[in-house]
Amino acid sequence: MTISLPKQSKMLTKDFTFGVATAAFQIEGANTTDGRLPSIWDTFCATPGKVLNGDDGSLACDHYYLWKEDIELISNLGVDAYRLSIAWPRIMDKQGRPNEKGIHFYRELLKSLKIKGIKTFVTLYHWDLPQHLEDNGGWVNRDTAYRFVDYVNLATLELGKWVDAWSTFNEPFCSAILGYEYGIHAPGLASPKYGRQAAHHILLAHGLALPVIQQNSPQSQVGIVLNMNRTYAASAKSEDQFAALVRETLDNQFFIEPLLNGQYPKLLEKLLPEYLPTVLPGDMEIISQPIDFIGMNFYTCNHNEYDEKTLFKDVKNQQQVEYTDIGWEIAPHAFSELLINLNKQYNLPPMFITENGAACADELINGEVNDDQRVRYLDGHINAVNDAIEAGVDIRGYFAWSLMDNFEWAEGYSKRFGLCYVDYKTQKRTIKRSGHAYKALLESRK
Ligand code: IFM
Repeated sequence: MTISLPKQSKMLTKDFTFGVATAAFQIEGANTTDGRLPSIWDTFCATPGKVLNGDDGSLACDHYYLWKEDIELISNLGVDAYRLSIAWPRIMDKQGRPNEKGIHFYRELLKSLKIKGIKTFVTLYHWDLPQHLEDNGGWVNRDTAYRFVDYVNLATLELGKWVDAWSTFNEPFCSAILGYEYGIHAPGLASPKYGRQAAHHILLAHGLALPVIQQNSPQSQVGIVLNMNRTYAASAKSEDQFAALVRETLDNQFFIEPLLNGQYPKLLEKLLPEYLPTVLPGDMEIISQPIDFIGMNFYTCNHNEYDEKTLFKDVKNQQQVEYTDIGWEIAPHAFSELLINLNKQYNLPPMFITENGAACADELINGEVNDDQRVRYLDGHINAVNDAIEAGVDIRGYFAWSLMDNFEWAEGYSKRFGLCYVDYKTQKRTIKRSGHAYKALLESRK
């Protein structure tokens, strides 16, 4: 079982970047070491009933100590680039002063990646807000956007030299909506008013940080990472078509429209005005400044039908389809369709696929993990990216989620997304069949 692309694919040329991705809280552990402050995810994990099996990030993949071994693993996979995130609570204290030990960790990591010839894609915020800022209202408080700029100033001054591409935020939808509107992620608040205001402040923070990054790290590219799902109407009925439109507007357009067109979706003004945040004069200009790229994270699609109360409701696909271990439908066609639709709707900057992958019920048997479902998943989705490129979408890179199994947020360690298996008792990493297949694809390039 292999991952393969048509011989003439642009993805097989040296201009296309292949990588693997992780995030700080999901792999580092050492959450009280060397002056790291508590984050909202430490608090959430410590709140009974929030994370499956009461799992937390205290050890995770022990990457804070095993990072040298992990760089060897990354290098072994033959990738061009590694996408990681910096933990805000690790590098800055409550007063906004640098924490040298935390900065040292990332400096050494990034330097070693550069020495290995691996490009570095660094996310500044992958969900781990310092808890002391949440105590002041977190992302619902506009002031957090300005505190983010202080943090970005520090991170980019100290580390900019070794970074090829900065992303301000990973998946504002998840931080704002899962965290403040649905309440299923940290900090666990649940109201559209909070969720949409948090989203606005995150987008504002992105815009405020851009000139700072450009000034401190002029040789790096700068962008933002959005997650998007394709939503299909459950039937041809006009009310179901409407439901799917509302869902895509709230999940996708709500984030990309302000970034690229400087406005929130017009549809919401009449339909759901309570979903529109308070915006101060000048905010939209700050948010919609030009960026070098958009990162896109894609995993699955939704099927929605009309619901009188909530306007849309998730239903199962009526067709026989395959699901991953986390219950997400495998739908590579939805991926190319989404990218092609966006390219028609917007004047897109260059795109990177910054995450894509599958959670599978992996087992380590006789030292091997035969994750055929993940190999098929990657093959289908990498070819979907190729289809989108052939249809004219400017996509410059693809990152598999994830380098290794790790802390999957509210699902704890129960879901495995890695190309490498992690035995959490021994911390031994084993490259899975999918990791070998990914490596073989990369080696097949000219
Ligand atoms: O593990 C997450 C990651 O942190 C953000 N994007 C989705 C992944 C899988 O759920």
